[in-house]
Amino acid sequence: MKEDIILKFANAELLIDNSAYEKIVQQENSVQIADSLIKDISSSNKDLFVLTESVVDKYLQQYLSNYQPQDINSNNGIETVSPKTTDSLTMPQSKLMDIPMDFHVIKDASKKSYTNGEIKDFTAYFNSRFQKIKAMLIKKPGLRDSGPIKDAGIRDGVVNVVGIVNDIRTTKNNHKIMEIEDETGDMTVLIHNDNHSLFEEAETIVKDEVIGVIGSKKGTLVIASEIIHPSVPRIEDKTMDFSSVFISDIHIGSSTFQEEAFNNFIKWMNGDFGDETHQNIANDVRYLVVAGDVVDGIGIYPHQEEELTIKNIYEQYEEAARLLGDINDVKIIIAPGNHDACRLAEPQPAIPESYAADLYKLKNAEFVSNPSLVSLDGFKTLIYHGRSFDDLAMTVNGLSHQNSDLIMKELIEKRHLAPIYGERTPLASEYEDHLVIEEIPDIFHTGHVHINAYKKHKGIHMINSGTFQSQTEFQKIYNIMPTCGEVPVLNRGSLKILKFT
Ligand code: D5M
Ligand code: FE
Ligand code: ZN
Repeated sequence: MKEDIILKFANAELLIDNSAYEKIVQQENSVQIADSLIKDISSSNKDLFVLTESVVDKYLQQYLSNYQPQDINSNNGIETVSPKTTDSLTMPQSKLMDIPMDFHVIKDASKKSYTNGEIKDFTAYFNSRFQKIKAMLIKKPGLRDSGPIKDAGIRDGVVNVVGIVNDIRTTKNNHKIMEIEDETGDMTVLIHNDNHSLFEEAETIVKDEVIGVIGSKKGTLVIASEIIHPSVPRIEDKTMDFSSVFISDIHIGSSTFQEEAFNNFIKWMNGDFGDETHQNIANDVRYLVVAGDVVDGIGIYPHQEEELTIKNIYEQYEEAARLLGDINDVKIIIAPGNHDACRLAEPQPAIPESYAADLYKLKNAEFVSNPSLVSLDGFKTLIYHGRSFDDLAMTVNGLSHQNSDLIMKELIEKRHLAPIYGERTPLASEYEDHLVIEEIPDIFHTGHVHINAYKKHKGIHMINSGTFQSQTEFQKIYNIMPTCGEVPVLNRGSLKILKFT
């Protein structure tokens, strides 16, 4: 039997590694499984590649879940195996070897988020933020001995505390003064400009973030010697055997929406646009993530109606459904942005069905909150539209809409998607702070700035997916030059940008 199976793969010109082979021979009807797997690969993937254990695992999951006892008698069991009707309706089969998609939502604030808008909610919100990030900080070597702020300095003047930043400013002598607070009290911290590296580090500290401070007490002041952010450890590289596409800021309904570029994009998704390289990439695509601003919305800014071709919010979503409805065989994950028909305060619940009925009819669409965390075949993907980028670009020297990769890095290091409270980003004072980055993602996908960016930070793919809207009057004033119709694709682990303009 061993030779039989190896011969089968060799005849089909497929390489199989040892662990994948062992997996197959462990099965009761291994010969039939091998036949079926070879048939699937041959019909869906032209390239010769090495068959690994994880591919076989995924195939077996599908095979076993679709296996229906009555089929055994009707036709030798194997050839007649057909996907359950409900599965094929709700779960489109990938172009990649017909492996069932492993999509699930890890974190979504749509239903959990509630507030009655009282002051005590505000206290609860900040307490939740503080406790969640403090729990991360006190695990760090430098902060294991941290104590309450009210006791700071009682141990030979050594200060080791965790606090939330109430205020940070530069003095006239160009030092930094920071007020921090915990549930027991507050303290004033001086960051001396003689300590160049620390002073430089402190340039990115913003109001309302949670940090650790190590220093010494001098009268009523604490002189900082170290500032500690919750940060993330470097994550291990994972093998990605599929592709995922990231878009945002489509702005359907706006006169500056680039419909032709978007149509080219949809054609490419279906394998009908571009050269062979483009088509080969399209063939691997299992997921399309949309990080907000699907439509341009209504009444988002003064005189917006003058720049709208579709002036009705329902019709804007109908058009979105018409355009996205042409995409075959790919799961589409849709989160809202500040132009969508959602409450503005973050976390924004998923786009409501009442506004986007036709989109909800798409069998391959999933709706999630902004932010949300989803799993794409095991790749944890953090989706956030990016409204807080406006606040960080305004506040921190060196950060701007042009380099949102630097902003994404800051958010990851601070473990919070919108650290600054009370500026342009409306944050709902929930009992729980849903914008803390609790789980470390493999992919961090954002939009909003309309300018593409990509960087890998400690193993995390940080992607900003640009826009399908050309420069608006508003953006002219701010000199924002959008990258329009340039789509980032994580293609088997490496980023490719495909242009559709
Ligand atoms: O955002 C489109 C672009 O405009 C994006 O680059 C962010 C920028 N923008 C939007 N609102 C503001 C504010 N309030 N200040 C500065 N920059 C901003 P969109 O969300 O598509 O309108
Ligand atoms: Fe936008
Ligand atoms: Zn936006």
